Amino acid sequence: QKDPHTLPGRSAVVHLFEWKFDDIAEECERFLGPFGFAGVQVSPVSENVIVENRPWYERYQPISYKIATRSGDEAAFARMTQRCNNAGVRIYVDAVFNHMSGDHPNAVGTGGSTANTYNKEYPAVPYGNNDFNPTCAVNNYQDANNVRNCELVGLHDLKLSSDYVRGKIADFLNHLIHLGVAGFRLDAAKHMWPGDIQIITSKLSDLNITYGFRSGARPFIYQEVIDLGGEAISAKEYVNIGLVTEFKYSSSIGSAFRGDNPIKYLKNFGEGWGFLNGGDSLVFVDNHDNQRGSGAGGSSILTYKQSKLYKMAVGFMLAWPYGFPRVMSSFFFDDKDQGPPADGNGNTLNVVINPDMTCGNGWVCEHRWRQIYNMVAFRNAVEGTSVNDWWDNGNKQIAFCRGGKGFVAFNDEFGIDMKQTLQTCLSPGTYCDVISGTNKGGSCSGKQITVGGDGKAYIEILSKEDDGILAIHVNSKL
Ligand code: ARE
Ligand code: CA
Repeated sequence: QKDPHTLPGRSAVVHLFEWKFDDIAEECERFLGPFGFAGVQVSPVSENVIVENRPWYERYQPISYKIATRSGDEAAFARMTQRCNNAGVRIYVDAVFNHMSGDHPNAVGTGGSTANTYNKEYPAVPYGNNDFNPTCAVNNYQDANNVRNCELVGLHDLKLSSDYVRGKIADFLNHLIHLGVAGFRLDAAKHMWPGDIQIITSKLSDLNITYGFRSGARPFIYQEVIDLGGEAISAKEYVNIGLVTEFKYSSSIGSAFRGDNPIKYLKNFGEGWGFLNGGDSLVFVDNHDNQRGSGAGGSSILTYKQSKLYKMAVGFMLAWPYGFPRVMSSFFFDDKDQGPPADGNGNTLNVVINPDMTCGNGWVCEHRWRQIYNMVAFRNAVEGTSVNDWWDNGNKQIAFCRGGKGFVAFNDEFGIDMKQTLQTCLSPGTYCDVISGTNKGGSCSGKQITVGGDGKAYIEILSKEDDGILAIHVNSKL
């Protein structure tokens, strides 16, 4: 089901990776709602095995379907969905049900449950050995049976052909629906048969109308299927069920802004590049895997660590009418396994907000970077329009318009200034560039752009500037 049930005028979601539920609730009220974000992807909520040194990835090893993780318990989860929905922000849960945990001696979960992982016994569900596929390792991406019926990195693979297992998963997801979520990311969907996913999703309830969903609304589904081509399984097999993560988008946008492939070629970014149909795609510049070198995309991926190029890539994603965009919001890391900011007992630290609106305590909060949240507002302002007045210099400077509602330019050329008079498609007047500043109560802290009677404006992005973008739109008119 492809409708994300976002509120009108909201068009982008943010993954608040590893955030605690109470912090997410605060963020919905104090920032995401007011700044026009449509929803939040929440890290897996089901109780997970506690792994030594508390890496972030322990959350992908369920031990039960109790809501009990380092992000909080069921009461905190329920407070969050209530407060976020009230703020106009939807909640999507990262749902892990291809597998349970890998093997761990004396496995104990974040909610106190125990398991005998070697015997595949998870009494807190309960699942027993018979509820899993026979042990074998995923080691051949040319063989769909191997990918779907064997263990991904040693994670015990659930027998999704079983009615009992399907029922347990559906009960878990239905409980989350009852508590107010709008939908799910399906983790490791490539490792599940589309037919099994279809049966499980058909068992799901309609969304809970007490949270403002229309009656009969079906849960939004987006599936994690990594398809860069050349494997037995293709992303297309999943588009009947819901959206699919388009990893080609993530790796291609990274290569483009890194300069490996001049951005003039972004002119037909989307289907023209062999991606899924825009209406079937969940798009992103980086995700929690490929920002730390796993998953897919390798060294093409841009992250907060290459901040200037990253802001340009995220800005392009938000300005460009293809796919349903997800903004990443990270914690700082040096080691790829390192977990979220935590105290000495492994408890996740609160997100603190600095006077300049950025975050502290180890949280990056890319979604609070002015260039990013102002481009979310840009996307909301131009919703429903298509691209016109494309311009490029034949290399790494581009500009385009969105149906009389917004204009954006990018200078991705190293050491070369952009100084051009360009067709903007906006009505005559003075506009505030929402990248170099913000338009607050009619006063602009950034560049001011004058659009003449002919719709043209002088656009300047110097190579030495902090940002390689310039963006103006109907709501930034002074
Ligand atoms: C951890 C340890 C392992 C250990 C295991 C069990 O790292 O060494 O064996 O625990 O104890 C995350 C981490 C894993 C972690 C796992 C469980 O990334 O390192 O294992 O949690 O804690 C494939 C899958 C794709 C998957 C990526 C990472 O197809 O679904 O690998 N992504 C999702 C999540 C991950 C999560 C899981 C799935 C598991 O987003 O965060 O793993 O729930 C090609 C193929 C891809 C393949 C890719 C990498 O590109 O096309 O399909 O992706 O290679 O192998
Ligand atoms: Ca499987």
